[in-house]
Amino acid sequence: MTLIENLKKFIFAVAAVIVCCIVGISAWNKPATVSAATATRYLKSVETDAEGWSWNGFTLVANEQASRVWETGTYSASATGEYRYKGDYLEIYGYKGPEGGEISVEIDGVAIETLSLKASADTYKALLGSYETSYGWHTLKITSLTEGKWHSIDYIKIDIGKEAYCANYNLALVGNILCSVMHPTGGGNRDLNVVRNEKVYEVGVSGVGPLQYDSYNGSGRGYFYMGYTFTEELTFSRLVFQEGETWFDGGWFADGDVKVQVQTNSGWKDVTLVSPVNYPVSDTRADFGQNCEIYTFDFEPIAGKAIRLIGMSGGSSNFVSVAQIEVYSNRDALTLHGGYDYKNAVVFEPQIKPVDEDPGQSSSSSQPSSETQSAEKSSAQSAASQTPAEQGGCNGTAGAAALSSLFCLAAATAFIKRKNTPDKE
Ligand SMILES: [Ca+2]
Ligand SMILES: [Ca+2]
Repeated sequence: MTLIENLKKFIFAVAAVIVCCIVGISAWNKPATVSAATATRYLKSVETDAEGWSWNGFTLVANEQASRVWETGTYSASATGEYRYKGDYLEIYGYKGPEGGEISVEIDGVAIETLSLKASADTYKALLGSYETSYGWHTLKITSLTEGKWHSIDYIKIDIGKEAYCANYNLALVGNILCSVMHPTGGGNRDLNVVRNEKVYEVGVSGVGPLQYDSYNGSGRGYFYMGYTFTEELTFSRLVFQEGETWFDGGWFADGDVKVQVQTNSGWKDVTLVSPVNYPVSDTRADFGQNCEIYTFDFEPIAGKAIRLIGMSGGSSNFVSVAQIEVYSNRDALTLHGGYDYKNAVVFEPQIKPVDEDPGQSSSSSQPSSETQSAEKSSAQSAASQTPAEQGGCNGTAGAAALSSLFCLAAATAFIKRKNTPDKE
């Protein structure tokens, strides 16, 4: 009896160990979930006054506190806004406050959730909701639900993917700021993000110093650098530097000592310029001409996880003023200083190939459906017109119309509701 009982116990223990091992192994084999916090997002902002939106019952309203000083709102119920995009992740930003009503969010005709815009205090540029989808074409639809309450959308952000982003947009907006003087003490702006706020200053303008960054901190002569770091390796081929205001005691790099460096696996490397930059070789204000001049550093493509502008700080107070630093993978991408405007339709396809890509491989890597092809074709035609405003026609009404509702349904997948902005009340 005891022997049998012991045998039973032994068999049970062995079985338990086997079960534990199987559970353990299967848990171990389970692929790690890539959390949104660690995945690199290539988020492109799309303001509500940008091309491609279809608003019905919403009105564009000027608001100094809104992104790009415009928001799109309504006090009526049943007003709608639609936007067609290609990507795998979306964030919606807008107003929350005492006047806030409710909005419904649909993607590809599927109701995702109802969002309350009510909060105890007025909050602008609030993250209202974020949504993950499969990568592909999707249609976002926002509907106001509360008569007599305020519903206002300011902008959305879309993860358009690394390839499309790098082919067309300023990498400054997907990096983190790198700077030798993180806490300047002069008259410049203390928010380092002013160097990537996509603001282009008129050459020769003055009185804008407080809006720009300057590296003054009273520390004396030394190297100053500013640029961006990235979470993964990217290829760079252009850096556009708009200087800030210059002053009697500084605001420039001294004696022409300024260059672009990229942080490669073997450390910081000087880029190889493909055209001269013509930065003044002087340490005297009079030689620096007008304020806010633009210097474009074009160089042979180089890969790395960071890029910076570096040189000797100038003037008797040893500082450098910076209005804006743009960085591009692709030298053919339209720069802010070259005419890119936030209202331009988003280019969802890598119309302009990133420099590190094999064009042959890339064009055959993903064979889209016939309907996607037609949309891509219309987009390519738009891009070929050379009019920035017409680029990315995929997103416009014509592009959307070219896609049948059948395709919309085919593209619809399980939508994962992510998170709402916690109320700051
Ligand atoms: Ca806006
Ligand atoms: Ca100048």
